[in-house]
Amino acid sequence: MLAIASLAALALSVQQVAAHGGVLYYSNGGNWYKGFTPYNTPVGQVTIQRPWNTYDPILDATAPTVSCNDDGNSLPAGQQLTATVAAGSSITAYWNNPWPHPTGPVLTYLAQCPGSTCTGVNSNTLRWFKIDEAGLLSGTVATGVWAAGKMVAENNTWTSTIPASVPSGQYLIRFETIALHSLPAVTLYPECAQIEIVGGGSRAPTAAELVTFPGGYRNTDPGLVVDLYGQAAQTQYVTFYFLLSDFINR
Ligand SMILES: *[C@@H]1O[C@H](CO)[C@@H](O)[C@H](O)[C@H]1NC(C)=O
Ligand SMILES: [Cu+2]
Repeated sequence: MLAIASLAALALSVQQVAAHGGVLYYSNGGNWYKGFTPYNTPVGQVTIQRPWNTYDPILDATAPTVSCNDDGNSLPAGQQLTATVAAGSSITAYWNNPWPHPTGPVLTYLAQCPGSTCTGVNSNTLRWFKIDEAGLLSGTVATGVWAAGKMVAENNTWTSTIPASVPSGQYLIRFETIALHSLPAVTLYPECAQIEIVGGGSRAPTAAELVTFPGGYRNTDPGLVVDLYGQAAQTQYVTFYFLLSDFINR
């Protein structure tokens, strides 16, 4: 009886897990990086990814977990690795397969850490700038092709280019997809990894291009309140209130 009950509970939790997810791997420059394994103890996990603990989405764009899908802390030194990434190179995030939410934008941010490593730096203390974003690629909000659909079609991956102009240094990279199908409930899936950018340039982001998380999003931002069903014929998708300019390879 007990065994049957716990089997049912396990089946339920696997089902719930399969409905959501996160970034499980990264690749850059021919290197493959396994991410943090959620639902497991952080003890003994060694990875470039910041720890995160649930496949569930973040349901509040101002939640204290919105920077890196956790409390913002790194793994301990020794377990928290940093990938060396060349400025101008592309880095790919791999969501779980299959990613279940093809309707919504995909966004990528960087945040520079103040010292000689991001390890020990809480992600909520950093200021972020956007290096990549894509929303509605074609068609209408109800039936068109979204960036998240492209991500699913491309092996559940999203590839962003580290701008060649970004200064070398220690950074967190934050890949995010936002599922819009259940609005007005926002569902955000951000995930972070530590990288050291080498061979960079001298174009640091301006103050106007930097945001904090939480802080960068409001639950009332146009990109978070689009009604896919009520405004089904709409062909425009406005991303985010705070974006003053794009910081994409210039
Ligand atoms: C697709 O993604 C999986 C990880 O989810 C990876 O193991 C596999 O190599 C990828 N396939 C291709 C063709 O890149
Ligand atoms: Cu989900």
